[in-house]
Amino acid sequence: MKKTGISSRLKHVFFSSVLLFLLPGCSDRFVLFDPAGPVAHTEYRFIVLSAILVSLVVIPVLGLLIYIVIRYRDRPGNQAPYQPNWTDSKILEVIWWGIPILIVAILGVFTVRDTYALTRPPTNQKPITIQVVSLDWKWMFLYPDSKIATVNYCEIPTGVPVQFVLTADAPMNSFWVPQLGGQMYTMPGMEMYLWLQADRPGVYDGKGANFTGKGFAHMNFQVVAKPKSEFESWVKKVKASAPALTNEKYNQLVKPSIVNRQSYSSYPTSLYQNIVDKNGGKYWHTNHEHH
Ligand SMILES: [Cu+2]
Repeated sequence: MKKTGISSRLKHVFFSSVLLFLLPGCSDRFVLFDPAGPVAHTEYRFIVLSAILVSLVVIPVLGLLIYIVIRYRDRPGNQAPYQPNWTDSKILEVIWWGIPILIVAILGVFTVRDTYALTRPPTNQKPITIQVVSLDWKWMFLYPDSKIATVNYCEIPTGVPVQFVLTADAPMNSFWVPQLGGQMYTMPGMEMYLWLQADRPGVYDGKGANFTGKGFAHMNFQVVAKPKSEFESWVKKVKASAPALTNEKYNQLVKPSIVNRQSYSSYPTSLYQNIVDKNGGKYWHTNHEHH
């Protein structure tokens, strides 16, 4: 009994601190509980399911703890029975092994189901691809279809699955837009894939979720989701009015610094592939082209 109690309470403390940590410190919105697309919705449901299953253990254990402390307290006239010699209670064994096994089994089934589902496009609409490069301490976005580039923000059409293809040209980081879905690591020489989709227009905060030095705290970006026609006119506007991202400009960008939003009408065709290759990606190609 005692053992189950302590581990469950630790689980509870752990779960609460994880939640507290994930919730934004300086915003009044509970972004994790306000999902804005199908991926975030799936993950939200999973968080709620986990919280319910965990509380099935935590609440009875905390209740029993209080009951036992009061009932068996060593005070004058306490009539509670003293039974030091007992072993092997079939009923208790079934309860404290059965419930955790059941909970882990249910969590396992849903974890596997959702994990596989989230590696595929969330809906059947024609997807778009955005390549993401984490830099010290900024985020660069490349649009391979329209060949525009942005820094510290990206725009996406609502209702359209977006495949983010992620790499780093700096220490490893983690790409996270809480209202759209879970985080995904960016790693030098590697390509990671993350499907996200926004179903309602809005500005969604994103951040680097992996410590990368003194400018890390400023490594924020926005994902601006707007209806498809507005998204397309934004692309046209950037194409027509923004400067080009040259190799020289990129070499400036890659140096550690904190910058504001930037837009570029074009970028060198092989920029992204060169970034992956120069960091060791060329050695992976045979293994990783299937991604
Ligand atoms: Cu890989």
